Amino acid sequence: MRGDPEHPANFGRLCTKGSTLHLTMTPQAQAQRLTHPQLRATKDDARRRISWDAALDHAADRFAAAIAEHGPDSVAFYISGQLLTEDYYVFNKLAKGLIGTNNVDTNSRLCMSSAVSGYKATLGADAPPCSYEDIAHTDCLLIAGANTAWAHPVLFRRIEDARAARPEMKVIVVDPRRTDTAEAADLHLAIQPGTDIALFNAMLHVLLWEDRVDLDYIRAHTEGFEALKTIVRDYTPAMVADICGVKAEDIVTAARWFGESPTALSLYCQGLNQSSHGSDNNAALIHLHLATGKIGKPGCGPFSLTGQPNAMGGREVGGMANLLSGHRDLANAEHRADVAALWGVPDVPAKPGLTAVELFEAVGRGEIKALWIACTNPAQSLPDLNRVHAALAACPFVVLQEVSAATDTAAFADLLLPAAGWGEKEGTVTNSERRISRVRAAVPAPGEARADWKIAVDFARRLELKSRRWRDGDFQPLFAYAAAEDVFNEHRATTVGRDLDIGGLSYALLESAGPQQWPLPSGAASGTSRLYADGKFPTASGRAGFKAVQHRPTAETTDARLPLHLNSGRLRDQWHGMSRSGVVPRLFAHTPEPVLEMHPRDMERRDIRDGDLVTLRNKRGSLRLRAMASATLRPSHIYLPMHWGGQFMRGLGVNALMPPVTDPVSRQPELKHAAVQVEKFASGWQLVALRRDDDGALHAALQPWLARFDYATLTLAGRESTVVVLRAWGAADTPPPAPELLAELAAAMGLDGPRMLAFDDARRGIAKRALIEDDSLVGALLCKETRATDWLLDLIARGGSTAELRKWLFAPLATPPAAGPLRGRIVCNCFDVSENEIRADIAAGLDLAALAEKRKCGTSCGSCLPELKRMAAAAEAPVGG
Ligand SMILES: Nc1nc2c(c(=O)[nH]1)N[C@H]1C(S)=C(S)[C@@H](COP(=O)(O)OP(=O)(O)OC[C@H]3O[C@@H](n4cnc5c(=O)[nH]c(N)nc54)[C@H](O)[C@@H]3O)O[C@H]1N2
Ligand SMILES: Nc1nc2c(c(=O)[nH]1)N[C@H]1C(S)=C(S)[C@@H](COP(=O)(O)OP(=O)(O)OC[C@H]3O[C@@H](n4cnc5c(=O)[nH]c(N)nc54)[C@H](O)[C@@H]3O)O[C@H]1N2
Ligand SMILES: [Mo]
Repeated sequence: MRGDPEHPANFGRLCTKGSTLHLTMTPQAQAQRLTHPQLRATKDDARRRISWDAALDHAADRFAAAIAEHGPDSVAFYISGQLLTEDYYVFNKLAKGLIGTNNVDTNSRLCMSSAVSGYKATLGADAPPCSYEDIAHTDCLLIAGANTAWAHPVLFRRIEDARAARPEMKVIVVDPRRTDTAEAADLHLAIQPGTDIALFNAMLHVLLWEDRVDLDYIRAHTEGFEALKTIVRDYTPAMVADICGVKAEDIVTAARWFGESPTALSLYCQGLNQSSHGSDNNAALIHLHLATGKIGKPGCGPFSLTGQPNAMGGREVGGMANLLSGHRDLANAEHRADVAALWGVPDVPAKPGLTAVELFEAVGRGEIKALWIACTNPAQSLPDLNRVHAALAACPFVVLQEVSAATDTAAFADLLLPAAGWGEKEGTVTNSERRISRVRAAVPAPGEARADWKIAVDFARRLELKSRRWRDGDFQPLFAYAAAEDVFNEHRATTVGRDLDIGGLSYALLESAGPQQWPLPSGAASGTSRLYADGKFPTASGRAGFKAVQHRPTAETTDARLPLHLNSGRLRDQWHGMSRSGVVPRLFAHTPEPVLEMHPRDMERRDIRDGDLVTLRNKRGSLRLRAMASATLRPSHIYLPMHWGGQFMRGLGVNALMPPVTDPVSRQPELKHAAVQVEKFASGWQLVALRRDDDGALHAALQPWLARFDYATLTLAGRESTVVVLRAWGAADTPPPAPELLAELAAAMGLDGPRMLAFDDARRGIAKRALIEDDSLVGALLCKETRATDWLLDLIARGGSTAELRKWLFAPLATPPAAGPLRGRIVCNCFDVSENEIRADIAAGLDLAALAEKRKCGTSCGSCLPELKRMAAAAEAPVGG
């Protein structure tokens, strides 16, 4: 894997997940790939392999029957911002154009929906007005609700470059947690969750009070300022300091930096979007730019960061329940007529479709008879998962179009359709700065896997043949595409004359001139890097609008019964439900297993120590987990990454607890805020099972074991080799696993047989098993006495002498030759440099440059740079300081 030095978005830089993509394509990593369609006749049957024709005929029959009996709104599609634009376009046309339902929504509802409504409510259209190059031009960077150091690391490298080139540039970070991003900032505002509107209103208050607004700009290019001005009068820094839990002078400083700097740019993401007032969070931030005229100029503007590779493309084709192709609105009759004419259908239904959370609620009520899911894992990523699981289990017909068989949603699929994945498909994607890139296939898809757009088209054609209009012979086939390019060309036609006009773009141009930013109308020489330079906005009046936004609390607030605030988000090296990153062992090295981060004070109160098990609970569900103290949190705040789900731990993951409440406009759920209760779970014994997994099948084979323990996790470790790691715990006062269970587990892991070394101390409940092949340790099982785990893991993963092993194995309580973490967490994934190695080098007097010289850490993808800097700074700080 190498980045493309010519690509204008990353200039060849990759993050840890990008630079390891080739490792997701190895035969071991692909062991869970879906390669053939599979169908189960009834919910109780096992799925069986069938042909593509039989699979699609069956799906068309089921959908047609539901539509005939219950109407078009009894079927639905739930798709994804990780599909290509061409894939997205076909699904949208299939639902809205052919079937006549607007029940097509996507995981972007969980992600970018509030950004869309925030832009539309203020600027008039869903278009990020900035470009990445603005980072190099800005004097003040406001990062709100985004952990760019981890979630947009390539962009963060650009921020580091900009600061190195212009050290006077100010960086402000707004995040309740002290993330690596916040650590690097000049000013970190660790606000109380959900209080961004109050903060931005207070900043506007200061800007007004100190005469730092641009009244000429406000007068010439905006409307609605007076009403907002009346509101922000009350948002004094002193009052807002109370709401946000930050110092009043810090609010003033932030406002001054923003106002005084000739240019200001803001970057924001899920901390603003995933909120029950996400649209207003976005608007409140955009106001700061409109009020100071810091928009439409180099180094200026409100720049919403997209998360998924093609979240933007989905917005362009209108792949949501309330949107239509080419940034059109379903609610607009003219827009509906436009699209109907473009598609050659009599009409597009006016009734808005169901948005993600509503859709699964409707599934739960039995209103959706056939559900098609593609390229997303709702059984993990939606809030209130116990209800989502119940809904999926009860849905009469669920189709899942996936690359992996190992996702929590796959268990609910009646029909599994194998899709071509990254590196195997053709099409286009659009990034945050409106830049469209070509995606090409490098290798053929495995087995019978097919491109997503092709699957949708082949299904649509079958359904079309069954439709009444087709029988009446009154229309042209709707899906006459021979290649992805044909789909692109039709999509292009829908954009002509719209704000995102790409009439001048083609596959050929992308091929010859490289990635392009929209708009790029016919006749234009190149794309557009900055919007609204002339102060004209795509609203009826041509003016941007201020919205009268007020602070509102999160939907759930903590109280005596549910005293802790649960926040969730991303890890540096994992991707969402981990079906992709979770097959690469080294991507576990930075964060090896699921842990709940807690404030030390909250742990102390509950008598919880690092590594203890805890139970999280609220009315929606519960979750057991290990707890770990974190210096990044405010008291009463806990944090759990979204990545860990049922494939990697016992339990459904953080979304078992998140509420299904949504923003009233964007319908984006509040995935970062839940009130919960945490108590210590008294555990008795621990079991650890380790096994080298050469063919990649063991992880999936062991997954059902998770449910057999009070708590358990199933992760990977290793670098050149893959080691599967099962850790399990039993409640206090429960007997350790019976010999029969240990034997069954040893067999499931391929440890058993005459060559297995076994030691048992029945009285103490201690059991140890080890398998040595060709003089190297390949697997081990430890019950109750688990101090040797790291040593054994290292022996399996990296090899080494097994001489000490026998001695230790047959002495019940022997201290292992190397107890505790040998190397510690891996900080630099590219060059495999561990925490302990870095600490030792820093203690020996190496600075970061010397460290980079010696170990190369931080010199490839750079994702570990913020952490290296933090470690170096911590070593410098006086003890106790
Ligand atoms: N490594 C990695 N990178 C990714 C992804 C991944 O899975 N892994 N996913 C991609 C996707 S789809 C997306 S959408 C992006 C998401 O990118 P980000 O939004 O940057 O990532 P998150 O960690 O979800 O959340 C960002 C921060 O919001 C903070 N936050 C929580 N509540 C509040 C609040 O009330 N106000 C404010 N101001 N902040 C708050 C959290 O503490 C967290 O640090 O990442 C993309 N990049
Ligand atoms: N608590 C909490 N929940 C969250 C979030 C949070 O911050 N906190 N973030 C939310 C956000 S921003 C997002 S974007 C969502 C993400 O949530 P999901 O969309 O559920 O996450 P992924 O694991 O990326 O799911 C994509 C699936 O598509 C499959 N896939 C990959 N490539 C292809 C392909 O080419 N074709 C097909 N057909 N399938 C493919 C993958 O195997 C994977 O299972 O999660 C949301 N949920
Ligand atoms: Mo996202």
